[in-house]
Amino acid sequence: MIEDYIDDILKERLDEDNYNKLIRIKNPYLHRFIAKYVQLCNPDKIFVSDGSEESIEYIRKAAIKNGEEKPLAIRGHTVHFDGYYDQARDREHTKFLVSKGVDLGSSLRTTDREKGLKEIHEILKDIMNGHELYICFYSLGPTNSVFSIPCVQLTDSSYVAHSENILYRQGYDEFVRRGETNYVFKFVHSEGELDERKTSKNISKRRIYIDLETDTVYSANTQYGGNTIGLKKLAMRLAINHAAKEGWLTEHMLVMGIHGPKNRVTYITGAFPSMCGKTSTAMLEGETIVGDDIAYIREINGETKAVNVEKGVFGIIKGINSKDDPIQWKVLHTPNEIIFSNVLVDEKGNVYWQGMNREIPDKGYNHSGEWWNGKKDKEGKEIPCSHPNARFTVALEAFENLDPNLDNPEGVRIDAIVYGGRDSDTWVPIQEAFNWEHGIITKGASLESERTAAVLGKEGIREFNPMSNLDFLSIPIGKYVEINLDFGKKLRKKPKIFAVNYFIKDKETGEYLTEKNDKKIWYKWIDLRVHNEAEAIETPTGYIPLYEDLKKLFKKILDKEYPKKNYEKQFMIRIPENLAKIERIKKIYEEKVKDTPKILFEILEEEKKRLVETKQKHGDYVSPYDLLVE
Ligand code: SPV
Ligand code: MN
Repeated sequence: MIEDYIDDILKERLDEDNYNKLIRIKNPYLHRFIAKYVQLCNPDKIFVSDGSEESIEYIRKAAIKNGEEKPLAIRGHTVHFDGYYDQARDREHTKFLVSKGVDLGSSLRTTDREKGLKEIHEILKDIMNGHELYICFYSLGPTNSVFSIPCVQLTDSSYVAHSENILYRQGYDEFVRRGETNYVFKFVHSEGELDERKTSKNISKRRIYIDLETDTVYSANTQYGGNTIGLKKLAMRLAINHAAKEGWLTEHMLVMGIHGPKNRVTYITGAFPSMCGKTSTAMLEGETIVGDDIAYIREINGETKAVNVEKGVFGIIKGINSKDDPIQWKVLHTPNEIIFSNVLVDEKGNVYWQGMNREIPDKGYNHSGEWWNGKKDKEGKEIPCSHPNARFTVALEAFENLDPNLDNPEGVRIDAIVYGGRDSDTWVPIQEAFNWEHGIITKGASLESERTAAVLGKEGIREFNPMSNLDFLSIPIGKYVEINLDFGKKLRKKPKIFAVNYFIKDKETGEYLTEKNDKKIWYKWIDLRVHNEAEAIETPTGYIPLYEDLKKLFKKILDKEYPKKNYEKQFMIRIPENLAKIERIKKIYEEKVKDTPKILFEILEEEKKRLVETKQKHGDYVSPYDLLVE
């Protein structure tokens, strides 16, 4: 039963067709929520999506009609621009609303709940005047599954709604089936007033406020996907909070199948901070992709099961070229539904980006408006042809390497977990942790990465980023580490944990020691290790591959020679750097993190001891061969 006054509001605001779509979902909690924000935001018009092809087409067309997207030369391709200063996640204005007495630890940005709600509700008041509101329903994770979470998105951006239709599974039927429930993630977004380029004008009032108490996220005066696409990183914060309470994990992880000998497929997950090779790993030729960004992980009958929360890719386009990324390259040049954002477009509607290994025209249109080679911004900084965080949005079904288990409601069984960051001087390209606790602590919880353009701010600074999830944590870090440790205790067979580093540089020359495609080999080695088909060398920080095994894999997979001297340089154990890292990490957990599990310090201490002993025997920089003969 809808309460009368709610029904009156909905009847008055929605036309008959849209009203009928909405009330087919028999959920008074949902109706109340929608009525509240319809009244507050006050849009001129409202569209309810029931997930049908017709609804999806309506939103696709609206994006063109409103000018938030423009058609490109290839059929189905469109381009969207975000404001020049709205090109990445806004950490500073993304905050948790916390009630008095709640403490999320000092590394999470918070604001008083009452004050924050008041502020955001004032910002949202009448914000949709002159706009159409789109009400869309989705499911995070496959539908009809223990993993799935129903979501409702309210947005006045047709670009955001269009992106979500590409990236997420439709959930209208799931809402109808579930009926009355308040386990619903809710997102209210408004791009606010737009300028003549259709980008958000009032950036100084950009706010992303997360209310864990009601599972609601508010986002205003921004368009960049990471700030606005509710189901992506905003939902992730809500899900991490639920997962912590309900005994499962929400991770910033790819999910993929590694294809090993005898046609076997070994599923792994991998955590990498933004712009550190997560998507390109998930897209490795010869392997199959389940997901490239967010995974829900549950223990089911003693096994580790994972699903991709999404069904599409919001991928970084910079650096994608035909040689290194043949699969993505092909998709980006085939007629298909794709939204390009913040790339360079010429007058014929062709798209260009940094690092595509093609000639870039010296003028066109990009995130700065009219663009020409050498153009500078207000701060005098030269504007590249495309933004380093320029992206493409496309459904996974466009990819030939799509794994058949994408929509499997039971998920896939995970046998290995990988952690990797942008690290120019410490970690070897691939190593395996000694066990679950060692892996969670010295690889996951110790992850650091040099900052990239995916967040606003200065690039290149080394940042602590546990499990690559720091930006999205909605619970204190110490608790999060503990939950990861505890998860392993429930498992009959624990996945092996690995650390990779695609960014290690030569100590002397400063050049990268590995090539982009070498990572293929590291994953084939992971498959062999999972199946006990490769030996390893024990180092102070973990197990590393034998030269002979890698040499064979390089030959077989890449048809490439693999000189011993490459191996020695890549896998040299850098003791001073590893020791310095332990000190940095220890300090963070001692000083910045409350309730760090004690075992974290014990395991770091043991690692330090092993490093010091090895240093005494072999010096600061240790060849893997020195360790082999022991
Ligand atoms: C990331 O930055 O990790 C992304 C894109 O996947 S965003 O939606 O901005 O988070
Ligand atoms: Mn991401």
